[in-house]
Amino acid sequence: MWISSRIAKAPGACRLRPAANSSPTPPDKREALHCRALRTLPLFQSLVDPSTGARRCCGGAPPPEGVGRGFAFRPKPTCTRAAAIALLLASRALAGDTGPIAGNPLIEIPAGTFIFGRDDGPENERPRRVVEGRAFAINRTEITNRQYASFVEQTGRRPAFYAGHPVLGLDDRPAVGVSWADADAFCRHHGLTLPTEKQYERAARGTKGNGFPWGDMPRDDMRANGGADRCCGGDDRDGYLVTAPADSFAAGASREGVLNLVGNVWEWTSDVYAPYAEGSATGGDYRVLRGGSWNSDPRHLTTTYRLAYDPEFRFAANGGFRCVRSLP
Ligand SMILES: [Ca+2]
Ligand SMILES: [Ca+2]
Repeated sequence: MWISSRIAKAPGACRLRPAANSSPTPPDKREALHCRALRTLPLFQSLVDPSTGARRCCGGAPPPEGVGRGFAFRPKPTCTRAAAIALLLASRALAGDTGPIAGNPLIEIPAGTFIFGRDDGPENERPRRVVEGRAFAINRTEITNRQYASFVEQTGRRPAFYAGHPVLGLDDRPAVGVSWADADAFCRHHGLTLPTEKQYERAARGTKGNGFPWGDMPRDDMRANGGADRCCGGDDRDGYLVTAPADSFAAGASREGVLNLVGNVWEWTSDVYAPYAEGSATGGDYRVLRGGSWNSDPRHLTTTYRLAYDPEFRFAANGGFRCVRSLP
């Protein structure tokens, strides 16, 4: 996962590529590399406390309350169709399983056959086949900073790395800067789990193997928060240079009403990375993220791209998660 187009020039584990065959950088060296890189970011500069000069990164004091709250982005375009869909989703959420996470209802996905994988993409997305899925329920949105902060308060677990950031840390934005174990612990605390890759694809592609949650039409600026056309910078043509509120982009909802399954932030799954093909060697140490993010190009903004990543890495500003509950 890239942290930004500028971070992309930094050394270390930020390279956006399947990483199953590379060796992780030791955690202490990795943190030093990324904290050094973060200090070059314009967004990060606003985390400096003007009274003390301390920085949020790497043991510095957190920013004073309210710093950067007026940070302005071009407003997201709106239309009556999006408003109508938002109303529909709200009514569905009220009628569904509200779940254990306040403000983030669980949306039921029924049991049945669905298409998993594809034959016309990267090698590790093959083969396309029909599989049988059990019913489950999935969070309507990515887990937000507000929801993650409540978990931190209840458990004493470390905060998300970008908590307190003037944009990435806003209450309604997806929590970013969480390791796989952080995300797993959050879900388990609520009696839930991270979704499997199959659960993610069923939620994002429906039963027919659609290209996107909204169908097969290509992504446009109303449907998902993506990045520049070429890897790997943010782009605000869709209204957001970095993360968008987790309940935005109603026009890109899945048939069941799940939001941002493509775009905004990559989402941890429970699965260890391994090729699908039977008999292939397993990857071992890496977990899979799905869906692309605010700085993904169209190649990565799909429902099938498999990003294998170091589960201990917690400095990416474009990686988050949501949870699921298996149903009987
Ligand atoms: Ca964007
Ligand atoms: Ca997402």
